[in-house]
Amino acid sequence: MTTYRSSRTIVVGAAQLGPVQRTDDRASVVSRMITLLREASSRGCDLVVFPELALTTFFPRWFLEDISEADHWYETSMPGPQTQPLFDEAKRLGIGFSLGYAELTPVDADGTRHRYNTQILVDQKGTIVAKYHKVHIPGHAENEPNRPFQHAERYYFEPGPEGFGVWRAFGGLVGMMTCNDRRWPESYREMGLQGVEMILCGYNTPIHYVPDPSQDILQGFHNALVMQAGAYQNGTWVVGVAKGGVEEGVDSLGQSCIIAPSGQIVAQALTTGDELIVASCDLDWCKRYKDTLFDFEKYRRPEVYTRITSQLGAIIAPENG
Ligand code: CDT
Repeated sequence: MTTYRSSRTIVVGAAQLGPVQRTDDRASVVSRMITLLREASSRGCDLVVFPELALTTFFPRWFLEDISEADHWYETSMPGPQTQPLFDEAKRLGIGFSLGYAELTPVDADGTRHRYNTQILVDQKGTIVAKYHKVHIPGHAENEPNRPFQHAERYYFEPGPEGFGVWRAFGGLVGMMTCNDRRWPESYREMGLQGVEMILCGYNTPIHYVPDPSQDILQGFHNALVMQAGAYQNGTWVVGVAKGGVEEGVDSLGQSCIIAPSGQIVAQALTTGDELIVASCDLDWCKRYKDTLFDFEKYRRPEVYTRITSQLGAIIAPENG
């Protein structure tokens, strides 16, 4: 197959990972990621996207009363000694990548160390060109011992204060979001209003949704629904990348996919394990939507959208009469 390329094309690989168990060390995960990078190189990729919290098991499924006991799941430098081989190999291959990981920052001016669910974008020379801190933190902050497993992201991570950025990279306008962010239309629109042409999103999505198990069977549908809608309504490519399969007894969604600005899925993972899917993404395709049906400048009405930024929860409409 000949890969179509214009100067406005990114050949992107969604590098889905299968489960990372608690006993899997960073070196073994990085080795799996390097295998995927090499496959991506042989398939002509410019950019490879790895999932959320790619380097470790999805540790918010456990509640540790002493949070410092979780410190070993966080990165204190990037690259660090264990991730340097990934950066070295990507640079050698001339491939950029995006990576999700737990970040524990150095002490800031207030004497605080911050814990973020972080995603970075690394260019083809191995330089970190953008960093994003997950905005929408799902789950709970307290131990809920009656659950079959925890989703204590709100205990382990604070929400990113910076919001959604868009960066000039890979010849286009690239943004990032992480997992639960993909369910919120505001995430896409914030980036759409900065002209985004490709959104990179890693995720860990347990099939079993404890607060409402009736949603379990719909996990795949909802995953595609939100990313296809976000792509179409903002005229952007979306690359959604899972850490799937049964991790520490918790079954997680695969179905990584690459979505065109039309909202159509152009590539989708077939397994829940380590798997690379590739698509050649013509960024000029975005203009067909951005310049027509979703011409924001022409058609948006921000003066009647004021509730979106002034109000948090719903204020129910009063009774008639
Ligand atoms: N990692 C992450 O954000 N996962 C959530 C699970 C549902 S909320 C408990 C998601 O939105 O996929």
